[in-house]
Amino acid sequence: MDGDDRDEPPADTGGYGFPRALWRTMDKHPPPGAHHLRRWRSPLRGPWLTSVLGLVLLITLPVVIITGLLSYIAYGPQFGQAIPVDVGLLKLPTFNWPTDPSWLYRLTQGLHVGLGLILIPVILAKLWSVIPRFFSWPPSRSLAQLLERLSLIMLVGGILFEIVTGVLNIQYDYIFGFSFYTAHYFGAWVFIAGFLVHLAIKLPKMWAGLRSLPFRQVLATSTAETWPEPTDPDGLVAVDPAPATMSRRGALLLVGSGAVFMAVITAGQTIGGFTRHLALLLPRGRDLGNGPNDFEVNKTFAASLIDPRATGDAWRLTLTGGPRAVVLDRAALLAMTQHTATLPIACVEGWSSTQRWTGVPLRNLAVLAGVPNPVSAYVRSLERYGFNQATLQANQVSAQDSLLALKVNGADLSPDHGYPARIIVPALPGVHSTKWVTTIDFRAG
Ligand SMILES: Nc1nc2c(c(=O)[nH]1)N[C@H]1C(S)=C(S)[C@@H](COP(=O)(O)O)O[C@H]1N2
Ligand SMILES: [Mo]
Repeated sequence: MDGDDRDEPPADTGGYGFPRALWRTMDKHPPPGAHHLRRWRSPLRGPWLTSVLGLVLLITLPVVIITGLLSYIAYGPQFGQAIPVDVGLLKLPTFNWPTDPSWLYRLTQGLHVGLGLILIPVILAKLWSVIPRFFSWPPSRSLAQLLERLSLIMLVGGILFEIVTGVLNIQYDYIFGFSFYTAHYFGAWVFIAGFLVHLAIKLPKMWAGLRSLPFRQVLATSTAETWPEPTDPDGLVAVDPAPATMSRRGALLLVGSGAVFMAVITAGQTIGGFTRHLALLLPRGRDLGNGPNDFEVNKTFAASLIDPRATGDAWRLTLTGGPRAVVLDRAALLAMTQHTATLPIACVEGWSSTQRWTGVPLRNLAVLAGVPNPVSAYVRSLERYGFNQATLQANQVSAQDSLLALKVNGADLSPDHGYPARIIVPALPGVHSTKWVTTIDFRAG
């Protein structure tokens, strides 16, 4: 837009406004490309479309935010095993993650990852709908506007960052040189702050935008009858609109189809059966074992770099924390009272898999170790690197279905699923269901 076309700055910018001279200078020297604003000519763009997409995100994004923060708590920050460990002022109140219902983490994390993916087309459409706002010049006319623009950078930058890091994480593509968890956690807070400011500023505009066109009327309007909305003060509506090539209902259908497509290539990870082949976004959903052990393998035995001899006859489980260490071989464990429970493994990446596990209840092992009421249990794997340890809460040890599993679906665990023994606890984040367990330290206090 040429500087000369612009209105004079409003006289009422008052004490908080920028000096008139500064505003004039910026107006006379727009950045290269500011005139491209005229190119955004879609007649669909306007307060109504932006408000509808905004409403969808207003309802759904809090679910993604809350389930994400719950995941941090489920990791057990009280044991220093949630990442990042030190979050300063952003420390959340922690509580003992429940073991009942057993599908709790499966639900919260499935929602976090699944909904996060499904919303990508909606978020892109919302960004498209407000493109002209990103080019408005001068960038701000008052302190209030400057804050709004800053919150917008946090909002848009934050959500794009969360999407990119989240999607790369479920692809196991740790291409960035920083910890995914740390980046995703702090990125989330940047986004949350931007989201709250944006809500406070835009909520009234959203209601007005929604009321500006009756939804039923929009659904009944064809492409030929689709006209731009009246010019709005925010400049969403094109100055020089092109004829419509799509109706508003068509645009909503397009965005909705994008969301459904994302759902189809995601949901197979949890639903299973033939839909598993459609789970294109989840590589772990397709790497499977055989027979009773035919379900998602996260890290394979080969990838664990454990010496196979260490899981053979020489394998021993050591229980510590009591008066003296107790050492058991697999035969001794199999001779103890066995308990069977149908429980999910629910990975932070969103996939989950429910199987029938059999093994020794952890609380019986605690008694055997001489610590009948431990405040926590520290489990270690034979594996030297990676997710080779976890601390379990008191309630996660005492729950009746919490197991040191030896079998799955009636068969011995396969090497890939943690033979000779692995942890299975109801509602535990998958990352803590340690495979190839070698020691458990029951801690009395
Ligand atoms: N020793 C060890 N245990 C582990 C892991 C690992 O990398 N090493 N991965 C964890 C993760 S992230 C998940 S989701 C589950 C997956 O279990 P599965 O491979 O049997 O499906 O195992 C957990 N236990
Ligand atoms: Mo996982």
